[in-house]
Amino acid sequence: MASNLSVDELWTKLQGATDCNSLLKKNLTEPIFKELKDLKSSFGGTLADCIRSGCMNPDSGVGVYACDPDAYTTFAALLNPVIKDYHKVDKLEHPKPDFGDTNNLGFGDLDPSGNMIVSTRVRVGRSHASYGFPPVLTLEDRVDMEKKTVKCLETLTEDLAGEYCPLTGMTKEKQAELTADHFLFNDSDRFLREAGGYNDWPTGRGIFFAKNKKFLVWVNEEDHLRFISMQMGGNLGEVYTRLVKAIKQLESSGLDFAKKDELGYLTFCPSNLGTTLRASVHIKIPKLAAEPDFKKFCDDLHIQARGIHGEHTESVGGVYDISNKRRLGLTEIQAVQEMRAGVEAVIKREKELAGK
Ligand code: ADP
Ligand code: CIR
Repeated sequence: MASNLSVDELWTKLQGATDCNSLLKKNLTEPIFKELKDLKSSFGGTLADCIRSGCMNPDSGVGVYACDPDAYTTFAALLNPVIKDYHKVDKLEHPKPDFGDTNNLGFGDLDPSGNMIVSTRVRVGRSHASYGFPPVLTLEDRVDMEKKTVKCLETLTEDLAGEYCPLTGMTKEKQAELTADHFLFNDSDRFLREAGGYNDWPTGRGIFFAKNKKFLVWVNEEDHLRFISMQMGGNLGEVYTRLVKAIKQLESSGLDFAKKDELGYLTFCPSNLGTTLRASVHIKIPKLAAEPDFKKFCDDLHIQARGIHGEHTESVGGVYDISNKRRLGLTEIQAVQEMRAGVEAVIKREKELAGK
């Protein structure tokens, strides 16, 4: 359960937080706090809903979640600077979706030797335009959204066709097995919990699997929808092409997704909006990861390193999750190309350090 501190109590807690480097702390100035503290979004969301996670978790990187799609308008005085800061853009501008020409991508397998890349995954998030995000959702909203989503997922064809498995009724063992295998999500992220992300857990949540398990949809995890394409090995070309095919089928299946001209597709966390695309590899880089400048090396390439069980987890055996960091202000194909270039540079550097 999320805490129930008032907006003033949350502000006091944030002021008292030492060693807090979040974008929330940096950008929620006193004048902005005063301007926003009594406002309500059109979905009934409040500033407290947006900042609760970051105030309760001073080690947050971002520390802000949008209570609903309208938060990006009502609470823009806080959210806009946070978005600019995270995505490293001076102006809020976002191009129209452009997935590139999937028949002529110019890249395929990033590690043909198969020695370094364990697996590849590309995901996007989507939000139903007419529903709020976790802090303002009711149990009925979650169940309604799940029904609407599943109806559309049932229209997927060919290699994308599959089956929806609700979390309600799934055994704990099955959930743990699917999570360990990197397919499923769980309710263990304290940042998301404090933002209301696990309210009414597990009702309304589930996972859709295509028959070959290379295309998945997460329903009501952090975002209303996450479309995920993944497979073993380093074939980014195949993984991305499958995702684009799925996005195109789902966007024409009757769902209306939340969007804003200058921000692209809207998501619960401002770090995800725009293309909402995160392309990642699980890659063995024990030498590079041990270098003192590993973080700077990644930052310079606009890539991010995570542990292998997701954000805020640790690496296991020198394997890291390397992905594009920016999702706003560039197109989908550009975001993937940024990750491709970063992963190629990572492979080159690891080989140099290993003397190969
Ligand atoms: P996201 O925000 O993209 O959903 P997380 O960091 O929360 O990412 O990770 C979600 C899940 O996806 C975790 O189980 C993680 O291990 C898995 N995952 C991410 N990238 C890969 C990859 N390249 N190969 C296999 N699993 C992956
Ligand atoms: C943080 O601020 O560190 C967390 N709220 C996570 C931020 C980005 N990650 C995400 O949206 N999954």
